Amino acid sequence: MTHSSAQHAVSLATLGWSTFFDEQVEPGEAELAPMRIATVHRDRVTAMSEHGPMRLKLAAQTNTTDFAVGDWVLVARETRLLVRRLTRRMQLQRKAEGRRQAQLIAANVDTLLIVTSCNDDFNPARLERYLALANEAGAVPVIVLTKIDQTAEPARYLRQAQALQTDLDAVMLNAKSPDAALTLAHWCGPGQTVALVGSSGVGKSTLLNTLSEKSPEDAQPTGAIRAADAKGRHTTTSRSLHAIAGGGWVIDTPGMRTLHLSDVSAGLNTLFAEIVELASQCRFRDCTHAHEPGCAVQAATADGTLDPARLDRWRKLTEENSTNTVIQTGPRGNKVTKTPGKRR
Ligand SMILES: Nc1nc2c(ncn2[C@@H]2O[C@H](COP(=O)(O)OP(=O)(O)OP(=O)(O)O)[C@@H](O)[C@H]2O)c(=O)[nH]1
Ligand SMILES: [Mg+2]
Ligand SMILES: [Zn+2]
Repeated sequence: MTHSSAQHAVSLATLGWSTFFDEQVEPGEAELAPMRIATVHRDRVTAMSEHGPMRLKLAAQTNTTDFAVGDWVLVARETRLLVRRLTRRMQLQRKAEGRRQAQLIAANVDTLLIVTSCNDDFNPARLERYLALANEAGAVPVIVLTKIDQTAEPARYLRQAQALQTDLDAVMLNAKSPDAALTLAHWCGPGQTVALVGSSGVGKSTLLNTLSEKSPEDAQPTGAIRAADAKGRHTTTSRSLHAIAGGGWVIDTPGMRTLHLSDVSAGLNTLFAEIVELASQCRFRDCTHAHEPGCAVQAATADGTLDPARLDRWRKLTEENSTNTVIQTGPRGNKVTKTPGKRR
């Protein structure tokens, strides 16, 4: 391998390929090249191959919304025609307002870096939404607190973040500093994929530029935030996959205003495990934890072991999830909800 090709060439394993994908390749598909979707636009799709990034050719009638950044696809080597997508190991999706179809955020992600800043953006209720999303999808969630250089007490934010879920990892960093790559190195090994999510202006693209050691020409654009309320200006408008300098892959995403949830019952149970555990000790199985005698949840708020605000957030998210979870048509035309465990 010459030095110049070595700069681009990466093995499939380094790109995140594993036996899960290898087993999906049919004998007749051995000539096709596995590639990883790097960007998805309305009329075009680019991918990372073993030989660097390239634009793929799409068959007529291809709907690019069927692809997510991070997907593995099989591509004809000569024509660069996208032949088919392989089944995802996991996918991150959110309920899009006013649409029935969930919106794909990314696929085949190992770690969800939930980014917030040590300023007015920090909001436990919003972070819990991202945690439920990661738990449900099977990504390891990590809370990343940026802008530690702009607060006198970053440790206070860190403690609050760590308390949001049992055994949750939370880190704090300055997204502009090269040290940030060291702080996140544990999740960024070869073949690993991390995705950055969070509100606009928290420093997702800034962090990506640091992790990828982007030159100014290649860098993801970043934007200043409003001084009054720390809100960003939605600088990033599409999702994209980039190589991390020390190994692994990072997906940048546009800042979300709100994250609506559906189909995340299991993710909520992991997030609120301490409440689920308490609820199992209530005297009545259908306890609403409002006024019943023998309610372990109410007892915990009374003796100070459970924060009433946390209980309120659990109620709100559980109800939202029940309302949004798609009603599917059951066997005899009956309407059934897909996720069990709906309260009431
Ligand atoms: N001082 C300081 N500034 C930061 C840090 N992280 C990001 N910034 C600044 O915050 C602003 C917003 O950063 P971006 O990286 O554009 O934020 P984003 O999350 O990508 O925002 P969207 O693309 O709009 O979703 C920029 O002016 C960055 O320079 C940090 O850790 N410390
Ligand atoms: Mg951005
Ligand atoms: Zn109860």
